[in-house]
Amino acid sequence: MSPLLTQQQKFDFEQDGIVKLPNVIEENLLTRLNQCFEWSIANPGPIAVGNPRGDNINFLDNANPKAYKMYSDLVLESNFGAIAAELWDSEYVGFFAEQVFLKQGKSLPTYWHQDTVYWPLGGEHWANFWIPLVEMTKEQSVRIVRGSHKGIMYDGSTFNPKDPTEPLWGAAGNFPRLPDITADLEKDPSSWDIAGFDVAPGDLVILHPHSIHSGGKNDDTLAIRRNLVLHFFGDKSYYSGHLPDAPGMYDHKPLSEGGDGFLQDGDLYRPASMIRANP
Ligand SMILES: O=C(O)CCC(=O)C(=O)O
Ligand SMILES: [Fe+2]
Repeated sequence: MSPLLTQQQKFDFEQDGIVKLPNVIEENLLTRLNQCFEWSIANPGPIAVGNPRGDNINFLDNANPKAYKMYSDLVLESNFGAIAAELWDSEYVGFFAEQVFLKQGKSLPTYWHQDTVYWPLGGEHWANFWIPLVEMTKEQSVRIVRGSHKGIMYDGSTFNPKDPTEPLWGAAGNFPRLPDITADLEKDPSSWDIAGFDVAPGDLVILHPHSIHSGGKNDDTLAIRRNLVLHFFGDKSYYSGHLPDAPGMYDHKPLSEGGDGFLQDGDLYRPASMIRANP
């Protein structure tokens, strides 16, 4: 099989934590992705945030259990699993969950954060397949602090517009508060090394979920912002005990190890309930 990624693209993901694969999603798959997106908007899951209707929309859905089958069927029809396997040189690729972003009118950015401080999972082999369903500039799409996927874990954001670095775990955890990257960049655009891309439907952006990243919002040139994120994991993905035992934004039930016990820090993450995304 001919390679799906160049050595340079693999290198960029490894070094920077983000890479754009231009025009790799063909028409049929794009149509299916749009259909799934529409289904998710019409059927919000239990931890969806915001109202998907109205003039001003800030809607985000996350890991809707009722959507898992639909998205995993789509993943199996696509070459996403093969792309992830090649990206990491991984034998195993699992599909974890979807995220759905819809913004319209007076919307908010997705404030700077790392996904890894919201879930008890870690390791090198994680990737967000960030899929634009409309054209966006690099300011409107997803951006990361270059190389931050190899760096420390900051506390999460509560996504409070009045205080975007408000700590998620606070005293319960042991994480430094997020720096105010937005404010720093406003003062000095070179204060942080930011990586991102102009994108169009058909492009695929892959970022590591431990990278510090943010998403844009609507402006004069972007009436409706629509994108999907599909999360994948590979050989080097582990259960991780880094989250404090405290109520956070999401409920962290212990995860079964398949028998009577629960996953412990450092155990391989291979839930039988999740589909293997590559052949
Ligand atoms: O697109 C966005 O607004 C944010 C994306 C994001 O947070 C993610 O891919 O995890
Ligand atoms: Fe994120």
